[in-house]
Formats: sequence, C-alpha cells, structure tokens
Amino acid sequence: MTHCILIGAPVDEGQRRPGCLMGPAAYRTAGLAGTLAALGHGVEDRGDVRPAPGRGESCANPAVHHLPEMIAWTEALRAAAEAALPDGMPIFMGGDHALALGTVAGVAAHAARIGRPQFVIWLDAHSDFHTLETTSSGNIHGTPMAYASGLPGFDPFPPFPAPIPGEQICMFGIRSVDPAEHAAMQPTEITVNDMRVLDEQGIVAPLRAFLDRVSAADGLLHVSLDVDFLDPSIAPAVGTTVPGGTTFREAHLVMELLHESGLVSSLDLVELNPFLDERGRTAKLMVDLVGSLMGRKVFDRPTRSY
Ligand code: Z70
Ligand code: MN
Ligand code: MN
Ligand code: MN
Repeated sequence: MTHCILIGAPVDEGQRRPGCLMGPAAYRTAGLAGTLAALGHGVEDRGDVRPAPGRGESCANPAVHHLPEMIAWTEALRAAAEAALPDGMPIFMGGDHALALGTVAGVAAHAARIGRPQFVIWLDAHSDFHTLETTSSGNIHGTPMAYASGLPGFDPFPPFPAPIPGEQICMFGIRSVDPAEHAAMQPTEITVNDMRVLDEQGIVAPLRAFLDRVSAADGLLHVSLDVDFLDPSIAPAVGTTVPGGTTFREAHLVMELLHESGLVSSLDLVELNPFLDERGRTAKLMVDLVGSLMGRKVFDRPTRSY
C-alpha cells in the first residue's frame, strides 16, 4: 500500500482564464482522499502550498505575464515536492499546468539525490515545450516540459536542478503543438506518442514500450495528467478545449497500465477549472482516474511483470 500525500497547488497565474485556483477544493469535495483510503492506501493532506510574495522579476518577452508569481510558485512547489518524496507519493492537486515547473523540479532533485533516473509521462493535448522567449500567448503553463529539459530561455527562474534527458520523457495524447515547440522538440530524444500514434497503435503497445524502459533503468516515474488529455465531451472543465482527446475507456486503461507497472512515484492533476464544470463531473472523473491509477479494478487479471 502507498502513503499518499495530497498537496494543494492552487496556481492560476500560468494562463488567463481564472478558476484553476478552485481545483484543490474541487478534488477534496469530489472525495479524492476517501477514494484513496477505500483502496487501502494511507492518506495525508498537507493542505495548500502558499508561495512567497513575488520579487518583481521581468523578462524580455512582453507577452509573459505573472512571472514573479510563477517564480515564487516554482520555488515553493519544488520545496513541497522534495519534502514529501521521502515520506510517500505526492499527489499535486492543481492548479494550472505551470505548477509542474516546481513539481518536476522537486522530483528531479529528489531522484538525483537518491541516484535514480527520473522519468516523466506527460498526458496532455499540448506539448508545453515553450520557453519564456518563444511563447506568444505568454502563458507559462505552456512551458514546463522545456524547463524540465534544461532548455535555455528561463533566465529569471532558478536553474532546473537536474535536467531530464529526452530519453526519459514520454508525451502521450498530444494534438496541439505550436511551430516553435515543434522546432525545439525536433533535436530531442523525447518519445512523442501523439494522437496519430494512439489512433494507429492503440494505448497499450506505446505505453508498455515506455514503461519497459522505465523499469529496465530502475527509474522513478512522474505522471503529469492535464484534464485536456481527455476529450472535452467527457471533461468540459478546462480552459483550452482541444477536440479529439482520449475517451473514458482509453484514459482508464492508461491509468490501469500505469498502476500495474508499479513504477509511479508522483502525480500532478492539472488544468481542472471547476468554474467551467458541469455539476462536478470533470472533478469526479479525475478522481475516478486516480482510483484506477492507484489500483481500483473490476476483477484481478494476471499482471505483467516489469
Ligand atoms: C499553447 C500556448 C496550453 C495547456 C494550453 C497552449 C498551451 N501552446 N497548455 N493548455 N495545458 O499558449 O503556449
Ligand atoms: Mn491575474
Ligand atoms: Mn498542459
Ligand atoms: Mn494541455
């Protein structure tokens, strides 16, 4: 059984549609702690992270907004992640995806400290591979994967502690990539399982191929789950809807395979905007998916050994 550590990260400054700050309250209301406890896990809620005041940092790109606030969030969330990891599995309840600048920095620093490779699976419609220099929206939620990869262009931010090699990153379900992101990803070894790949090959083979690599390297696995990984018809509570997302069944299958691997060491739940939800259905779906990730199943199946 796992000791699950819930950490609220009410980040709303990484995009322009207010509401993600209500995310942690929605996950608590939808029964995340009870769902985990019913599966036999230990649960501890450490409350919401409170960042220090911003210090007025700036950068050359005038589109970028809320930079000082996001630097403060990154520092506070990195510290929260590093403090939680020796005790159990942190589950970060977002908050928009900019929170991952801090959470991934924290897990990467922890992995480096204990001498194991850190892997990341990015479940998202977007690649989030902009730098502060390339983003035209100025929304920092579009940048965390580039920061984690150690790209230049994040000057006012603390240097990423232990940049994650492309071989240890898998993007899954992506279907919206800006030209500058595409160009920046080109020279990397990141595994890109975009929707074309999933339509042709299904979920299972591409996901198992990545999990086999994590297992062979004795890696830690951080899962970053963006609500827009899901099709907007089943998950409407998100600011940037992108059609053609994963179905209910595909998303649960991803979670079940991740559980079966036994490799998951930390989790982000991001981009839920409860202000846009319909009677809590997206929050409840996200909590159900965490249930599958943490071992809920209808019947036991012979499991694959990693
Ligand atoms: C676009 C940008 C994005 C999430 C939208 C979109 C980024 N590439 N990320 N929603 N989660 O503005 O940079
Ligand atoms: Mn604002
Ligand atoms: Mn995202
Ligand atoms: Mn997204």
